[in-house]
Amino acid sequence: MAPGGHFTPTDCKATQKLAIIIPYRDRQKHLLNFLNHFIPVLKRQKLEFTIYVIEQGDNETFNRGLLLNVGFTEALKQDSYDCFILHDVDTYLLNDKNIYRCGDKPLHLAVAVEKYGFRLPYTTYYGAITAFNRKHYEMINGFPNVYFGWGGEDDDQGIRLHTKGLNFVRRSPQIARYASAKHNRDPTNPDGKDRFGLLRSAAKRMAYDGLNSLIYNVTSIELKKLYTLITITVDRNL
Ligand code: UD2
Repeated sequence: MAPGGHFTPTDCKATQKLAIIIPYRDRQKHLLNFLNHFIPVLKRQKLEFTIYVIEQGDNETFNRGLLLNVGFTEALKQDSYDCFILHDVDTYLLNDKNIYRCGDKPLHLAVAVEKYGFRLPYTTYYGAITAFNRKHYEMINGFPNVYFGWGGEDDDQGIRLHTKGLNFVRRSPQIARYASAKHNRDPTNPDGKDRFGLLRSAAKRMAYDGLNSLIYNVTSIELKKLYTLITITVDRNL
């Protein structure tokens, strides 16, 4: 691995350049387990990739959607990626045949997840891991930035896709299979109070809440051995 968590296979030319983006705060054990497990799989899949860990470094309530938008934006400042994999830190893939690459539609990868008994918790479920090319992510204005706290941001993005007629695809549950790391709810990520109200305006809000309204402050960018750590702060009152 090159510093910053970049890998290029030496015995073939990868067909896509991947940015793996992980929203993060205070989950060091999960992150180390994730990287130990995940990097060898990506190498076996002969992929060219860079891992970005986007850390919310303030005392504000956690905001997963906003962090993923930051990852997308910051990764593009470094390279022209073909495919963006938006990946929770506590969900570990179990089948090497689950190739991490983008197709011609957005992809929901977390189909059979251990914590849901290896089946979808509900039919429109769209959490944990998704894959996008640049054009599609920009078409839906990325994730909403207004979901502080747990829940809703993933369903909101599902509605965006549906509204744009860009319905996502899934692989079979035998292939897209994931183990879950057990954890308690994080103290700075309580249930998002406004999430049900926000979901009602998801289709309308897509035009002005997302990549085009993203405001954050980069505190540091560190090239770690296995990943690029981008630490940011957000001001909820802006
Ligand atoms: C579910 C979804 C997740 C997201 C969330 C609602 C699954 C498997 N995952 O996750 O994608 O839609 O519901 O917001 O269905 N994180 C930190 N530090 C924190 C809090 C969160 O690093 O303090 C990151 C981390 O990458 C974690 C992710 O955010 O994996 C999702 O948060 P969660 O694990 O607390 O929520 P969970 O498992 O219910």
